[in-house]
Amino acid sequence: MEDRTYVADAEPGDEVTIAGWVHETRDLGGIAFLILRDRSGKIQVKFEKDEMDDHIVETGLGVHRESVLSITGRVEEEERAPTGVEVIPDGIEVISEADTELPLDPSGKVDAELSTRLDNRTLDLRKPGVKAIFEIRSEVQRAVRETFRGLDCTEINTPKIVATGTEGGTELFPITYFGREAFMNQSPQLFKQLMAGSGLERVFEVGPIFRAEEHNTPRHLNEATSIDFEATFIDQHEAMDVAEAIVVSAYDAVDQNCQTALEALGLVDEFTVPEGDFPRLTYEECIERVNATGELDEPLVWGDDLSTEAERALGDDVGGHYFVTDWPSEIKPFYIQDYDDDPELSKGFDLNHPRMELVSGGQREHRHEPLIEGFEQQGLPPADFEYYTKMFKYGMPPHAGWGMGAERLVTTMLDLDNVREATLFPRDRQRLSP
Ligand code: AMO
Repeated sequence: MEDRTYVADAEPGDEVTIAGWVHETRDLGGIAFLILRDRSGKIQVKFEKDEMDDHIVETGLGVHRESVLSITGRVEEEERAPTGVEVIPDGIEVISEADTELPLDPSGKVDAELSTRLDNRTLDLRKPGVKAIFEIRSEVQRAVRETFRGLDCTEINTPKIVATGTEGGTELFPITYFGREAFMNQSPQLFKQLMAGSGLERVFEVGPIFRAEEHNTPRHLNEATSIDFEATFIDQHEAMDVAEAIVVSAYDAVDQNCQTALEALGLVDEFTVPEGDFPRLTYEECIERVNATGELDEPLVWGDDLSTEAERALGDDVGGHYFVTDWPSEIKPFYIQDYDDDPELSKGFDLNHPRMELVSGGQREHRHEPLIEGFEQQGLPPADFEYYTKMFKYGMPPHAGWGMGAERLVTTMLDLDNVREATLFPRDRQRLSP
């Protein structure tokens, strides 16, 4: 529609054509109102029954909620209207009629279960507070890309159909690839390392990762979006600087550019941009702090992974984003480098929000021999990864990087209950469609 005006742009005195969904109608007798909604907001349309063409009045008041209309008319100032203006229609067209029965109430007056909302995502996204989440997610991804570019990184796209897994054998989705076994990729890990070792040196990717994990929790998806970073001639400390810069820049961009969306979520007063300088606590310090809180039934011992309860206790204790560094080697993957002077200790790190883990990363093992040993220690046959390991024989600089879950970043930023709320069409144990 060439001459369409968004309702938020309708100014008194304008002759406009507006188009969108019927949010509600109110018939007061001699006068009636229709609220029309589009991506910019809502506007009141006034029907004065005695003064208007019957066809216009009947059409406007006869359609069901959520039908799509196009209305032409004059915009007038009206201080009693919700936005201070209203449209006096002189033409109306029903473009698409909606059923009387809707599977959920897009006005949000009646709450729906998350599963009903996800089954009817199109209608669910008509609620301003839901649409706002995805406007913010889009801004986060824009800001992340811009910040990476500012850090001299090249955006890459790596295959999602692969021959081998990297993040542990039990979490793979097998597929059939022309009669051969293949898998959906769990992480761009090996490819981004290979690209760091190419002439590109500093790379990032925003793309899907697939995890066949059994967990059905508010933090786990079976298809997630990973923001990945990898760069040469940096160590784990510089990689952490970049992770911190990315998180802060995402919050900053939302603060600068998403005030309307934050308002729709009721977060304008609460939203704060983290200041950075996230504490960098060693794994050992974390274990001690968690145990000192007395929150766990069983104290953690060195070598344990941080359980959900442990992360929560630590998050409450620290009170903001924090890194966990210097993990035990045995609970980090083969591609993470160990300290030469203490091989029990690795150069891997996590970045956590007080509510959940956001990032894993580390300095990588770039030396061929120790890399092969790492495969063997993890029970992975090095021969299956030859396409990767052989490149470590042809000049592989030291490098480091990390992966960050986009859904978790948005979920924690907006204090949502469940990562599924920050995912348009989540994939989990129960859900394969829509
Ligand atoms: P990891 O497996 O820790 O590390 O994943 C990195 C980050 O991705 C997000 N994430 C998930 N989000 C939702 N549902 C899931 N099932 C899920 N799995 C992972 C989390 C997590 O912190 N190759 C390494 C990264 C690296 O070292 O560069 C990796 O994939 O936010």
